[in-house]
Amino acid sequence: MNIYFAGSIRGGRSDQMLYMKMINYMKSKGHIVLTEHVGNMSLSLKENGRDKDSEIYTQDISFMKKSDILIAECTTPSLGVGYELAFSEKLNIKSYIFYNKSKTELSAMLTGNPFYTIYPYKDEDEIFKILDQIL
Ligand code: 6IA
Repeated sequence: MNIYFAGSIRGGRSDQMLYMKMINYMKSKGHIVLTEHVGNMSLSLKENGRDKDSEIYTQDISFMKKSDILIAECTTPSLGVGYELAFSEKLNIKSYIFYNKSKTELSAMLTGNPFYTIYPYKDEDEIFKILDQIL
Protein backbone atom coordinates (compact mmCIF):
# COMPACT_ATOMS: atom_id res chain seq x y z
CA MET A 1 0.00 0.00 0.00
CA ASN A 2 0.93 3.64 -0.38
CA ILE A 3 0.67 5.16 3.08
CA TYR A 4 0.38 8.81 4.08
CA PHE A 5 1.85 9.16 7.55
CA ALA A 6 0.88 12.36 9.37
CA GLY A 7 2.66 13.62 12.48
CA SER A 8 3.42 16.96 14.03
CA ILE A 9 6.23 19.10 12.61
CA ARG A 10 5.73 22.76 13.54
CA GLY A 11 3.28 21.69 16.22
CA GLY A 12 6.28 20.25 18.13
CA ARG A 13 8.70 17.38 17.64
CA SER A 14 8.50 15.55 21.01
CA ASP A 15 7.20 12.39 19.29
CA GLN A 16 9.59 12.40 16.32
CA MET A 17 11.28 9.15 17.44
CA LEU A 18 7.92 7.41 17.63
CA TYR A 19 7.01 8.65 14.12
CA MET A 20 10.30 7.25 12.84
CA LYS A 21 9.63 3.87 14.49
CA MET A 22 6.12 3.67 13.03
CA ILE A 23 7.34 4.65 9.55
CA ASN A 24 10.20 2.12 9.65
CA TYR A 25 7.82 -0.57 10.85
CA MET A 26 5.39 0.02 7.97
CA LYS A 27 8.28 0.06 5.48
CA SER A 28 9.64 -3.20 6.94
CA LYS A 29 6.28 -4.81 6.09
CA GLY A 30 6.77 -3.87 2.43
CA HIS A 31 4.65 -0.73 2.28
CA ILE A 32 5.57 2.64 0.81
CA VAL A 33 5.39 5.57 3.21
CA LEU A 34 5.15 8.60 0.95
CA THR A 35 5.73 11.06 3.79
CA GLU A 36 8.68 9.42 5.49
CA HIS A 37 10.31 12.86 6.03
CA VAL A 38 7.85 13.31 8.96
CA GLY A 39 10.11 10.95 10.97
CA ASN A 40 13.29 12.77 9.98
CA MET A 41 15.23 13.98 13.01
CA SER A 42 16.75 17.04 11.36
CA LEU A 43 13.62 18.53 9.80
CA SER A 44 13.56 22.32 9.99
CA LEU A 45 10.68 23.73 12.03
CA LYS A 46 11.01 27.24 10.68
CA GLU A 47 8.57 28.84 8.28
CA ASN A 48 10.22 29.02 4.87
CA GLY A 49 8.19 31.85 3.38
CA ARG A 50 5.02 31.30 1.41
CA ASP A 51 6.74 30.19 -1.79
CA LYS A 52 8.71 27.33 -0.21
CA ASP A 53 5.79 26.35 2.01
CA SER A 54 3.57 26.35 -1.05
CA GLU A 55 5.85 23.65 -2.54
CA ILE A 56 5.47 21.59 0.66
CA TYR A 57 1.69 21.97 0.55
CA THR A 58 1.45 21.03 -3.13
CA GLN A 59 3.74 18.03 -2.66
CA ASP A 60 1.82 16.77 0.38
CA ILE A 61 -1.56 17.10 -1.34
CA SER A 62 -0.18 15.17 -4.30
CA PHE A 63 1.15 12.45 -1.92
CA MET A 64 -2.26 12.24 -0.29
CA LYS A 65 -4.01 11.76 -3.63
CA LYS A 66 -1.72 8.76 -4.27
CA SER A 67 -2.29 7.21 -0.84
CA ASP A 68 -4.41 4.15 -0.07
CA ILE A 69 -4.64 4.91 3.65
CA LEU A 70 -3.63 7.63 6.10
CA ILE A 71 -2.08 6.93 9.49
CA ALA A 72 -1.92 9.88 11.90
CA GLU A 73 -0.13 9.98 15.24
CA CYS A 74 -1.94 12.75 17.11
CA THR A 75 -0.42 12.80 20.61
CA THR A 76 1.30 16.11 19.83
CA PRO A 77 -1.43 18.43 18.52
CA SER A 78 -0.69 19.88 15.08
CA LEU A 79 -2.71 22.20 12.86
CA GLY A 80 -1.14 20.58 9.79
CA VAL A 81 -2.18 17.08 10.87
CA GLY A 82 -5.70 18.33 11.62
CA TYR A 83 -5.84 19.83 8.13
CA GLU A 84 -4.57 16.59 6.58
CA LEU A 85 -7.23 14.61 8.43
CA ALA A 86 -9.98 16.85 7.12
CA PHE A 87 -8.50 16.54 3.63
CA SER A 88 -8.36 12.73 3.81
CA GLU A 89 -12.05 12.74 4.71
CA LYS A 90 -12.75 14.98 1.70
CA LEU A 91 -10.89 12.49 -0.54
CA ASN A 92 -12.49 9.52 1.26
CA ILE A 93 -9.13 7.95 2.17
CA LYS A 94 -9.44 5.44 5.00
CA SER A 95 -7.83 7.16 8.00
CA TYR A 96 -6.51 5.76 11.29
CA ILE A 97 -5.64 7.92 14.28
CA PHE A 98 -3.33 6.93 17.14
CA TYR A 99 -2.83 8.94 20.31
CA ASN A 100 -1.42 8.30 23.77
CA LYS A 101 -4.42 8.67 26.07
CA SER A 102 -2.24 9.22 29.14
CA LYS A 103 -0.64 12.27 27.49
CA THR A 104 -3.43 14.02 25.62
CA GLU A 105 -7.15 14.40 24.98
CA LEU A 106 -8.06 14.16 21.31
CA SER A 107 -10.19 16.89 19.75
CA ALA A 108 -13.94 16.22 19.70
CA MET A 109 -13.81 17.15 16.00
CA LEU A 110 -12.00 13.84 15.51
CA THR A 111 -13.45 11.63 18.24
CA GLY A 112 -16.92 12.85 17.27
CA ASN A 113 -16.49 12.01 13.58
CA PRO A 114 -17.29 8.37 12.70
CA PHE A 115 -15.22 8.66 9.52
CA TYR A 116 -12.03 8.06 11.55
CA THR A 117 -10.90 4.80 13.12
CA ILE A 118 -9.31 5.88 16.40
CA TYR A 119 -6.87 3.97 18.59
CA PRO A 120 -6.11 5.46 22.01
CA TYR A 121 -3.10 3.62 23.44
CA LYS A 122 -1.21 3.53 26.73
CA ASP A 123 2.04 1.88 25.69
CA GLU A 124 3.83 2.32 22.39
CA ASP A 125 4.04 -1.46 21.95
CA GLU A 126 0.26 -1.53 21.39
CA ILE A 127 0.67 0.57 18.24
CA PHE A 128 2.62 -2.08 16.36
CA LYS A 129 0.09 -4.83 17.05
CA ILE A 130 -2.67 -2.58 15.73
CA LEU A 131 -0.57 -1.64 12.69
CA ASP A 132 -0.27 -5.38 11.94
CA GLN A 133 -4.07 -5.62 11.86
CA ILE A 134 -4.45 -2.53 9.66
CA LEU A 135 -1.75 -3.57 7.20
O1 6IA B 1 1.48 22.04 11.38
P1 6IA B 1 2.56 21.00 11.32
O2 6IA B 1 3.85 21.49 10.77
O3 6IA B 1 2.78 20.29 12.67
O4 6IA B 1 1.99 19.90 10.29
C1 6IA B 1 2.57 18.64 10.15
C2 6IA B 1 2.00 17.90 8.94
O5 6IA B 1 2.08 18.73 7.78
C3 6IA B 1 2.78 16.62 8.62
O6 6IA B 1 1.94 15.48 8.74
C4 6IA B 1 3.28 16.78 7.19
O7 6IA B 1 2.68 15.88 6.30
C5 6IA B 1 2.93 18.21 6.79
N1 6IA B 1 4.13 19.06 6.77
C6 6IA B 1 4.39 20.12 7.55
N2 6IA B 1 5.63 20.65 7.30
C7 6IA B 1 6.14 19.88 6.35
C8 6IA B 1 7.42 19.87 5.70
N3 6IA B 1 8.33 20.78 6.10
N4 6IA B 1 7.64 18.93 4.77
C9 6IA B 1 6.67 18.05 4.45
N5 6IA B 1 5.46 17.98 5.05
C10 6IA B 1 5.21 18.88 5.99
C11 6IA B 1 9.75 20.70 6.01
C12 6IA B 1 10.32 20.45 4.68
C13 6IA B 1 11.83 20.32 4.72
C14 6IA B 1 12.23 18.98 4.15
C15 6IA B 1 12.46 21.48 4.03
